[in-house]
Amino acid sequence: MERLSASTPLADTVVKPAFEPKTLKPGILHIGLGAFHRAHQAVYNDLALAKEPGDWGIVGVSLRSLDIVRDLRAQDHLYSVVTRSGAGESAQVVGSIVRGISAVEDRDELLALLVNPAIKIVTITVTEKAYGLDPSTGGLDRNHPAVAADLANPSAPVGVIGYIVEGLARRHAARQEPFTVLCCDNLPTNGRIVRRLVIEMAGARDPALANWISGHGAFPSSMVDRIVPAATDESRARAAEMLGAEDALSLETEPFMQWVIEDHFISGRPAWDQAGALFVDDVEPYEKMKLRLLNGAHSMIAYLGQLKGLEYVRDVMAVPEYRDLARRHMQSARKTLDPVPGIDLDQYIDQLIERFENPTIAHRTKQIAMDGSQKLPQRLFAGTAEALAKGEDAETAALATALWIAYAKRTPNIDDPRREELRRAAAEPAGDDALAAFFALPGLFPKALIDNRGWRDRVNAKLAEIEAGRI
Ligand code: CS2
Repeated sequence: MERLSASTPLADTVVKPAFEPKTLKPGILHIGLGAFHRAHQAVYNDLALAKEPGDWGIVGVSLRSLDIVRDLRAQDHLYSVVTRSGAGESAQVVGSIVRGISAVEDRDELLALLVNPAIKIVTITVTEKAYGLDPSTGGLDRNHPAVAADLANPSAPVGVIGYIVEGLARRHAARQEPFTVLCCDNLPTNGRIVRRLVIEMAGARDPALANWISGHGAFPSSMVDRIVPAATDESRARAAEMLGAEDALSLETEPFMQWVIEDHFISGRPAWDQAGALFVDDVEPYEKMKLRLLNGAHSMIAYLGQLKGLEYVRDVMAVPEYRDLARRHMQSARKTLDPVPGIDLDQYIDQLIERFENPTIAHRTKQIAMDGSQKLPQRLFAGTAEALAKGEDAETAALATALWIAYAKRTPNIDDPRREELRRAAAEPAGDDALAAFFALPGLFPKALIDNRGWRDRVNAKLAEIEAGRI
């Protein structure tokens, strides 16, 4: 079978870009070419360009991988997204990515693009752990390898914050406008976090640069949502059948997608609003809702699945007791949320249950279980502290926490940047407070949880039940 390219004759049933990808000019630089970006932002961008043409092609940057860039080049930067649910499936070819750059190979080209005035927006999906955020201070973690490298050698960056700072420094020196930085990772107030890290790193080299960024920069926050599992041989084979061509970059995803963005862009933006994105003054209520209801329950399901030998989210959801638990956890986390404009939280929860149950989406519990130390503070612990302060018992959150700890204890090779610390904590002799070593990990649990003896006892009791095989 031939490989997907601009000359592949595609079946009528395949949705194609409504514009000519070959002549699309770049206006966005996106860092982090993973599955999520390709099935979310790039899809919104295709829809926006169909409604309102403009120079908003995406230059996709991978900070670590060469393969994905090679695959993009081999396919004229085209790839497919297959949407699946019980109601059926459909395929679309996405045309928004106009170029791929690997920082491993082309650092200079990437730096040149960051100072190219055609690039108006830099968007980011690099996952929580790549920012180098110190959770205890909210500032830079100077021991994070990329942060340490970029502070020591700012003109040859390796990390995401280092690239942004060097790009902005070059713009400042050239007396240009800054680019807008739009973070699309699952962090609360993600724009504010990135702004703070960028200004801190800029200040370490030049206080005038930090001042300029704080006065002129734009870092809108955004909430992103679409369930996009890692591709597999089976998903690629299904895409090839629908396309009539091999596509090494194809992805499968659910029909649902959501994007809520603060409308603060220095030099314009694509008509993402016409593609269904919601522009609001304050994203925080939406972020909290999504992190605590969707991602919090997702993590709970993932650890449950890993401990019970259930490979996919849908398998966990097929056990009535676990599905009820996921719902109860969402209902309990919901009590910590303020009203979210335009959203009925009962319906939102019903929809999440249905999305998790989607029988056609093979989302590995192992994939979601990774990086718990980076995910759980915002998905679980912050909300738990608020729930306890309101007099709630936070029972399901105690169980979710115990599930993570049980998983960490059983998984010496846990996929987590704090693996060594977790391993040491797991090896501590248990005593009557088996969690003491985990609660002592810096920056992980809010002080209000550490100090709450009653809640600690509940987590300990849940852990004992899990370890005794009663849960
Ligand atoms: C998941 C998310 O892997 C994970 O941790 O919880 O990637 C989740 O699928 C997305 O945030 C959905 O928008």
